[in-house]
Amino acid sequence: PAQNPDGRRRHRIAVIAGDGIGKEVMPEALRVLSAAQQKFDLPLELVPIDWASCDYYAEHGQMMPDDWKQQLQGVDAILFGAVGWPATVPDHISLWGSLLKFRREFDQYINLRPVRLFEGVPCPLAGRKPGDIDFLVVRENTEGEYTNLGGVMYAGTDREIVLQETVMSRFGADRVLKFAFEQAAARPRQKLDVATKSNGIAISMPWWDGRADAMAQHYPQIAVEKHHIDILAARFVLQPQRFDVVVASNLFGDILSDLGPACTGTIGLAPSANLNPERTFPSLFEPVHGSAPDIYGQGIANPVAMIWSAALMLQFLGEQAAHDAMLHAIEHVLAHGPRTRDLGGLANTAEMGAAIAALV
Ligand code: GGG
Repeated sequence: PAQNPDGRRRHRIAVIAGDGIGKEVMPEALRVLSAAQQKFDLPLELVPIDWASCDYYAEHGQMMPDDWKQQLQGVDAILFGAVGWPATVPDHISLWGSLLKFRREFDQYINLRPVRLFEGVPCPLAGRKPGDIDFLVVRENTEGEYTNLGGVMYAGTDREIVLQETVMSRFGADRVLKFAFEQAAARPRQKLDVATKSNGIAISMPWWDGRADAMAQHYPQIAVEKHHIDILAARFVLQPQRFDVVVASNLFGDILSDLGPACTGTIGLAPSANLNPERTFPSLFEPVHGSAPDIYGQGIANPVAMIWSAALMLQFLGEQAAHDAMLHAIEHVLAHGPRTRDLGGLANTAEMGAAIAALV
């Protein structure tokens, strides 16, 4: 691995802004990273990447070059903005051609998505205060409902039939459940909630519950509660304080990790870490939000999810103090302003990014 003259291991970070507001929030994350780099003398090496976007697709007919893996050789982490520009590329093409390729080929089998109500952020749920909502969604990230297995028969006729498979493996379920139990064990509340739909989806979901029961044997101190996804969604809204770590399949985890942040005011705050915990491959850090074509170009996107994702990346790379400083700067700006419009303020993306950078 590359090293600095002082012997510290260098962190090589591929920077991919992607599409839409990814291009607007990424410069703010880089601004805050640069402030953290100066303050903590971080050994960062940024590698700008101009592919994995719909602009690249428009020129090349694919989202990424054939040698994308070689180009990322030696990279420790990927900082990713957003993908999708449905006016020119169908969403399933852009997603499968970039983000999902990274997740699967780099075996980023955990998608860790913190949900937290911050001081100063108007909460749409009446009577909630900071501290009431502070949990992790652990989303399975390489299998489940996200498969390209299936097809269409009798296409274009009135006998048309479409099939798409869900794939769950013991290996895949056990490793995400183990990760979730470990997260719960490291937190004070010692609680894990499992999202399934074991009454309606009567083969794979009872099986997932069974894998959770088997894993729970190794963690007798953890209180485990199983929920059907529909009532779990209602409980996110009605009783968010009861959650600490929530583990879910790929699709359910995706939905819950938009719903959770929506309950804390805006998904513009929600970060995520696509982790390969073994570090055999680079992990990828991105906001939960997408490219938001409806607001792109106005400079009003909230940069916090992107900046917090960059902080999670530093934490994963072992730079805990820099992570903490970035998170404190985010907390302070959310509490005292300036704020973007989704938070009821008037600041633009760059003003909010600059305010956070100034406090690192
Ligand atoms: N920054 C995340 C992003 O661009 N997400 C687009 C999206 O639709 N992702 C789907 C997923 O996370 O499964």
